[in-house]
Amino acid sequence: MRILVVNPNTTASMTARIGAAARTVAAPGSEIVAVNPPSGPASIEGYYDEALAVPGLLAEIERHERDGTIAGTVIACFDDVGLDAARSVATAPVIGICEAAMQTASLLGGRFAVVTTLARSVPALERLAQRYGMAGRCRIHAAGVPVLALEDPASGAVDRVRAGIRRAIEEDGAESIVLGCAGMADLARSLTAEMGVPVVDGVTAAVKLVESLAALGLRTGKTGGYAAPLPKAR
Ligand code: 5HY
Repeated sequence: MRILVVNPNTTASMTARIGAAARTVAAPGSEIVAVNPPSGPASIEGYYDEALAVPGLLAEIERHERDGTIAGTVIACFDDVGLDAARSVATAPVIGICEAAMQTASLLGGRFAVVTTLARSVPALERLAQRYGMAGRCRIHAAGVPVLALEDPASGAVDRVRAGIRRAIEEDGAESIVLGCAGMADLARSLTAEMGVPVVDGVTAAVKLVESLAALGLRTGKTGGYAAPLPKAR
């Protein structure tokens, strides 16, 4: 099956790392198609970037779904940018990595913590936690890392993520950790071994959820809010 993984920001090096992380868990026979839009914000850090990223994301989904071979789409941005609109326009299931990671963490223990990038992303993620019914079980921490610092091994970003995880375990008693940025996707396994608690990445969790839905023969319900957009001038 072909799984579309869309990084809604325009940083190609990040898309390549997201695609590589997705391929580490994809089942034999699953093909990961990792893309980003040609224009839009280079990283998504707050509500303004989120809004600007949505048209490019939707265009990529429509373009890749046209030939009918995509079994499901992963939105590889932890803000679950454009998730509802994507579910409307797509015919195959669409999974956001925040929802995938929070649902996965909820299966691993009681309290979990999200460690994201900058403080400006925290309010949006608190809203998502509420939306997904997870607000009572998790707290969102910022590691103080700009998204694109994760692309630079010399930036010290990974050490700041480590420090954020330690703080979350000590302060919150978090029993598992969710990595709050798609640019952290390749860190989950090594940090799980290092930190002594499960560390969940949403990209890989979402790939496995798409595969599960496909295996179960389930798709997005289209009789309500996710009905296909009506034809009209736009
Ligand atoms: C992400 N931004 O996963 C989010 C994380 C954030 O460009 N990819 C981005 O900081 O909200």
